[in-house]
Amino acid sequence: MVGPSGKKEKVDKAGPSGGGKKKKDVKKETGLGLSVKKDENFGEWYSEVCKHEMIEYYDISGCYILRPWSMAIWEIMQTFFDAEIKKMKVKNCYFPLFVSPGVLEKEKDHIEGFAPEVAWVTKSGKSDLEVPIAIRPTSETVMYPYYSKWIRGHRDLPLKLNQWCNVVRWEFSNPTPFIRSREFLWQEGHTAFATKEEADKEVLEILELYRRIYEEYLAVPVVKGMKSENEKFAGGLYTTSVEAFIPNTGRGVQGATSHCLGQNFAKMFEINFENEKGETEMVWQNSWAYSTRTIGVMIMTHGDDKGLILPPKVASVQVVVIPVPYKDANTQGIFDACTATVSALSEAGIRAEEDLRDNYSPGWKYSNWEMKGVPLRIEIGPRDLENDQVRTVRRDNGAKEDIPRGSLVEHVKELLEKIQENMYEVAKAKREACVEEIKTWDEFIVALNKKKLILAPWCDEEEVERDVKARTKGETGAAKTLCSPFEQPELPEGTLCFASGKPAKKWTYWGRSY
Ligand code: 87F
Repeated sequence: MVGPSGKKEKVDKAGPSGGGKKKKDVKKETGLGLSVKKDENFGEWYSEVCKHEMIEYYDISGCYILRPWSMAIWEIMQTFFDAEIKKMKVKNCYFPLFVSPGVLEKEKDHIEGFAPEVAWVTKSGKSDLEVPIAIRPTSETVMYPYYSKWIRGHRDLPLKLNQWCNVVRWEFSNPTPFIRSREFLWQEGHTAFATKEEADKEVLEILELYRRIYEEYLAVPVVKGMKSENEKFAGGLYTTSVEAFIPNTGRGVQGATSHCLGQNFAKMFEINFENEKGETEMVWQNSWAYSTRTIGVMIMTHGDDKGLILPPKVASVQVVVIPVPYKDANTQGIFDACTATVSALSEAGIRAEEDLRDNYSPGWKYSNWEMKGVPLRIEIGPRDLENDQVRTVRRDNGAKEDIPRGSLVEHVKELLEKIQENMYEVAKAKREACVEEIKTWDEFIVALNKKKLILAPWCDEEEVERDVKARTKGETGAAKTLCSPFEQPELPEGTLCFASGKPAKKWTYWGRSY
């Protein structure tokens, strides 16, 4: 028998945990559990956790199979986001995967830095294509020629389109499941307006949806803010983002971006409209995206030494019900109680499943579902049957509680809400503990070496950021700005930039990043 750990193991039909074998013995016998601890080797830990059962590695480096366990999370977020943007009158569409070189060239200035990451199709069968064809790394150049065609007058505006699709960026630096992969899933929204005011407003509305995906669904705290000139999308006017932080590695991670493109692309692609006065004007554009990276940030934030911990709102199985039969107990009665429990929960809209497999012990099942991160476990044994109750065990803090079957649904609903809330609070407290406000270069270096999320007064000059990058360049990557938070602490008059000594203009988050 090959168990969840992939190792060979004996089938264990022993009784309930505590009733015979101790937990430790089960672990030894089955090889269950992770082989590395989150604090000891984060990289190994992450890759091991992903393999249960979010991801399967593929035979092309940087490409991963999204298994149902992770795809379900993506779909739940998609359902939320898709409904929200439809309320904003955004419509879905689908543009081709392939980009002609001519169109890609049009965006030359902005694509320059990205060019090495563009993948090309050069052959069909054995013959070379007459003209190689690029695979979309993003769809500005694919879509905007048609925006130019479709937008004629002010009545054609606003044009708000979104597509759910895959993109390919042939990255060369260390691929990481979900966080940096060569192909990934995302949504990309591309909108065009008559006025800058409308565009500005939408940028923040979308950013708020991204915050909600992270904070309300994934229970990951993020900071909303403005990207620096160096870090913004070069093709746009300004870039806003939500930024997360991974305490274990001391790295920031850009969670999603919402850009105001201004009129740059309108100029390049001649996206003009006739206004009410009959004059020709250029449109104002936005673009915005979040990707499957969200799932990686969630895994890194919440997982522990037992495996994944899924926030209830995105878990495809929120409750797993496990029978705990024992010797001469009424096994059929216990199984029936499990099935009835799942039915009652499912009817109330809770995503519940039973695990009635007869070739695994309850203890093995506990570890297996813990590894997969199911937020709540329900155990039903002989004593529970007798007392007309079930035992609940929380994945986030291990808390156990016996609840009467009469109030099962309310109780479970409440527990799932508490788990969701607690996961967010714990993650937030951990992040807050990493934030360090600094004033000087020396403090900056000390904080950086302590893997802190650094909040520093900054002069907001491009050259100074470039200089900080150069001065912190090392094996683990240079430090850069993450964002200038919209919520700014007070900046006392006369505060100086930590890096240049010039007058500081704002507080900015700095750190190494993914
Ligand atoms: C890689 C290769 C070629 C990022 C790239 O963020 C081009 C690019 O344009 C590229 N990597 N970008 C920037 C993407 C900007 C923008 N696109 C629409 C977004 C949101 C969705």
